[in-house]
Amino acid sequence: MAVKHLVENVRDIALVGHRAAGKTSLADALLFEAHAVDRMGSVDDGTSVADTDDEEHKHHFSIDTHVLHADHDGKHLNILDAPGSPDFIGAALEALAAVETAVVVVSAVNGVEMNTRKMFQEATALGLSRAIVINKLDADNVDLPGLVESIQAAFGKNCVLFNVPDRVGAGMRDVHCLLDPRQILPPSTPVDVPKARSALIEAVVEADEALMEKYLSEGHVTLAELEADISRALEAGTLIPIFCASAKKDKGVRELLDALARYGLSPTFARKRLEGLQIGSNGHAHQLEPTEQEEFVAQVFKVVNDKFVGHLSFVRVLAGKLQHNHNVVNLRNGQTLRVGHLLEVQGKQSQQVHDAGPGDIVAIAKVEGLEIGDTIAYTSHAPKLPLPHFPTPMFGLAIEPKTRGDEQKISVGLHKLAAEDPTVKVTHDAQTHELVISGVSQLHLDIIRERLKARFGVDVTAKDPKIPYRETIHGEAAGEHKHKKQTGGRGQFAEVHLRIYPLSREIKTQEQCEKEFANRSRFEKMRGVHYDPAYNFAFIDHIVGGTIPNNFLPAIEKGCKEMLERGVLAGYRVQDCAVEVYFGKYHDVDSSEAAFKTAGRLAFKKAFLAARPALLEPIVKLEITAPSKYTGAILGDLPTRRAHVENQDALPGDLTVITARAPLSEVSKYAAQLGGMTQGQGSYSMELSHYDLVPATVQQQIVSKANLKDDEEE
Ligand SMILES: Nc1nc2c(ncn2[C@@H]2O[C@H](COP(=O)(O)OP(=O)(O)OP(=O)(O)O)[C@@H](O)[C@H]2O)c(=O)[nH]1
Ligand SMILES: [Mg+2]
Repeated sequence: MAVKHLVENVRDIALVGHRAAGKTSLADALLFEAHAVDRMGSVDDGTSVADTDDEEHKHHFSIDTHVLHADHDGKHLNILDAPGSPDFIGAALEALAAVETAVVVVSAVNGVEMNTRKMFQEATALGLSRAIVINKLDADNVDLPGLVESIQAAFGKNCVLFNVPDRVGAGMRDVHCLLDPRQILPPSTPVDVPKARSALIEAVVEADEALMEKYLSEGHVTLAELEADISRALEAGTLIPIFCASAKKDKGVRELLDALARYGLSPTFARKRLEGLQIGSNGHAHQLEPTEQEEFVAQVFKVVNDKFVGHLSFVRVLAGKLQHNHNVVNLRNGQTLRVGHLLEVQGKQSQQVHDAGPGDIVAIAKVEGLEIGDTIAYTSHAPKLPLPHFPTPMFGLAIEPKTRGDEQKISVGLHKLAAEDPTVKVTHDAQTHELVISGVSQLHLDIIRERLKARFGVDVTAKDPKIPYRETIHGEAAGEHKHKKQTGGRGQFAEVHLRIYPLSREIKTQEQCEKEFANRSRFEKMRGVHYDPAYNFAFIDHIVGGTIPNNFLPAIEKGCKEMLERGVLAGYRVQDCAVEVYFGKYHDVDSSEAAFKTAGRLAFKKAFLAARPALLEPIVKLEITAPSKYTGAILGDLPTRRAHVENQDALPGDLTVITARAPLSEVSKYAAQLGGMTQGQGSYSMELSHYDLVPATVQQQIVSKANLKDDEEE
């Protein structure tokens, strides 16, 4: 069967931008104009072809990237409608990873917003061709020249009007292309037309030296010459066309469709992205080419568990041809997978196709084991495509079932949802014993919880995750415990005497531990030491004269390790200490491993509490970026969070980067706080730096809150 679309005739486009700019409305209008649907969908009445999810209908915003397609003017357009809320940035980045062109939609009412900038920057960093749509030009009080100016201030002078509306506001009827000098524009046109036209022409000729020379010497170029150079200018980035539209009133949509079909970059421009990727075995390897004749290589950019269709993995084909009923290799793990059905997806609808060529975006149905970013190919010597970059989720919530016994269902549900969203991580904190989900923001995780309920039928409560404090000691101390119980038949008896010491954090291995600490110069008759790097803990057997039989020492060690995991002061993991067991008593009949474990545990606890115990807290490194006008507010606030500012730098675009270190407990909600201080324009990254002592007053609060139960003797 022949490939449906020639590579040259495919256009892969992502609609991105700030929340509510009208991306989904524009997608619906584009489909309507291309006759891909009979009726124009509307987000407001829930008939959008793109926003199809229950949660999207409920909240009236997009959450996922929706995959759409339309044929126009002999071209096949794959249109990815991305959500604009920064909370769902993962989905928007998925979309950008699969296309050649980013269409950044700006609302004429709100102008350039935070996520407009973010998406433009991401598209630029990926080397995509960019276009801008000013939407909602039918609204009242629109200042088009002012909007163009602010777009140029944010993204550069190569952002130029490609077409202009006859007028703005409710009376807007159509848009006129600025390319053709013969076109007479109505006097109501709200921009200086000759100036706008020159700016457009200059942006086009800038990508072509010969044409530029002609333009400079002769003062004009022909329409045909300009048209021939537009794709080149788009690729070079000398031209970032601004299109005017009202998606809702279906104005300027047809013209946008025409321009995308005509001038938009085809998947042959993916060559840039494939640069340096070799295919073939040693000696016969060659540069991977985005052609139909090439060996097949594709990348998964989105996965979804659809209520009706089941598991779908969306792939963008980069080279060669993917055929249905064919095996592919997942290059991440070498696994061979059987691709059965291939689907071309239109929102909720889908249609089977037999194959997919370069640039095609199709869904592989019912194949588990594919993750976002995976490269699939026919042969294992194909190159792995670079992984799309997603931000590390920093907003955590500890999840608990509302109904007991739902734990398993919750864990399964959350892992499935996390597989669909690269900015969701699910972790079981071994230390705090909590199931923690991390996401981008409160809203992001609220949606995840809604979906958990809707799709998996489980209700959860969420609270702030516990801060993973650690416990340690500053001094040395001894502790002993006699465990004695006489309950009917055989009794229990064990007595353990031990000493506890701080252990340097520099020690990392058994060898180092023996050399620097647990040796005969310190413990004269030492019989052995076990070092555990996970806790930086050493267990030293210094029993002399058999006061405790050898076979009970492992039980004592186990007892101590239980306390390491459980914590002594406030229930947090213990680290950086050594235990020396030096004396004990046993009973021929009543002593048992269980008795020695208990005695070991309780002796450890007594010694620990006497050895000047202290809490350590995680300190994180923060890198905060925000417009410079907020620097003062941010710097003023940081010290109130026990943070130390380390550096401050200026970035282009009047941004400032601040580096600081702060205790995690003080900045676990920093996303919301920073958002408040910067009107949503600040962003930050956070990573663990080290553990440090908790100030005494804070320690007291944590310990009294923890209020640990007394350890009963078993
Ligand atoms: N007046 C006017 N309103 C519009 C236009 N386009 C969209 N809207 C309205 O703007 C609101 C948001 O539209 P959407 O299409 O959902 O915007 P979006 O960019 O997809 O939003 P997110 O996906 O949540 O980022 C809706 O109420 C639309 O009816 C337009 O051209 N003119
Ligand atoms: Mg939308």
